[in-house]
Amino acid sequence: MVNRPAREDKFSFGLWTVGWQAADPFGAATRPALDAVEAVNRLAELGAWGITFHDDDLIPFGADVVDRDRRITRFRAALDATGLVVPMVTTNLFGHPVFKDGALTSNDRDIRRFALRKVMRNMDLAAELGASTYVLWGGREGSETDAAKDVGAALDRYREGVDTLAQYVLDQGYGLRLALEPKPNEPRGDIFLPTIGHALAFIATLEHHEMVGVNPEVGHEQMAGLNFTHGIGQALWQGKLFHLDLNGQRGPRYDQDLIFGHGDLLSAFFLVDLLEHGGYDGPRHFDYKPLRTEDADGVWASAAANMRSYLLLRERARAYRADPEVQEALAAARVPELATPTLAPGETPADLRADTSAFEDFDTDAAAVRGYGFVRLSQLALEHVLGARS
Ligand SMILES: [Mn+2]
Repeated sequence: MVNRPAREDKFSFGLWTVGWQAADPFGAATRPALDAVEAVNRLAELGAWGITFHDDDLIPFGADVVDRDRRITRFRAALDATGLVVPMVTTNLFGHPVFKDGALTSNDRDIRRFALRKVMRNMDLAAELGASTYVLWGGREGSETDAAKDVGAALDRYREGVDTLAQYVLDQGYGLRLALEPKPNEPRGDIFLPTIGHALAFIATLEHHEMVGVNPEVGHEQMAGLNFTHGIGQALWQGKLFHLDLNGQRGPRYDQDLIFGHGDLLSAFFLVDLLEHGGYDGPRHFDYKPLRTEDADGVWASAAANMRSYLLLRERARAYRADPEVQEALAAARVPELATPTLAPGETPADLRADTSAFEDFDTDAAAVRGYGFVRLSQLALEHVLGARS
């Protein structure tokens, strides 16, 4: 019933996901390095549509021009041979020790200038490869101690950095939109723009705000104890969901980057329901880490599992929406009524103020006693997720 992944499903993977060698803060790598060409070939075989990368995933930091060109040529040949696309590109502004106090918000001005040049260089490559989204994850933009940063100045520099990069895209005529990726902490103790909400508020202050949206990640919001589906709902509502990172997380703890669906399953179900029925037609991008316990076969099994989880949840979401009992329960819970404006067409505040039926004659006791039926709806969703209803 659930098909294998197809190009039109728009599944994409970061090169750093399947390529993660599984070194963590407490132990060495458990897997060998993965060649970028093999990643392209294997992902294409599994039915993926796209691959994304940080500059340093494809070209080691500090590589000379000859080595850089050779690696790009091999990568392009693999893309051409498989038909895999590059919908998004991003920059590693966190790995090298030079970025230990951040990149666009480092206290060191020379490092901020170096960081902007590093992004610009990779934007040239992103445009060459036909990417449409450029992600900025400020993993090192933050601090461990409040003594270290003037937050206002840091946000001024963050804004200056993003405005400069947006202007560069315009000056070069690149078809790129920028997407900021919020995260509350890790690797820094506290990261600037920690949630979707912070990022959306920041974007509104930008010179080229129309070119800048968000790239929310499931685990990042859940690390902050927030409802990812609500965050995505608001990003969509504001026209700012330019891209997203799908994975799994089990509550507020370190960034787990589990396979999609292997964390909060009900949240994943409602997320897929929202993406499929809420007007998002961008990439379904997986930013996860194959478990450190897995060998190469386990890596490819995990890549396939992400797509399979999504397709199963999509099938379940469609069945949920199509179920006449669900439709009846939605109506009984008056979920569709929320789409009706609170004021009547043409009604003014003064009209409302004069409407005695809205206040003086409103039967609050009768309205308060009425149940909403959300438990029934929630259970119907659970039963669809569990396959108890078809
Ligand atoms: Mn993550």
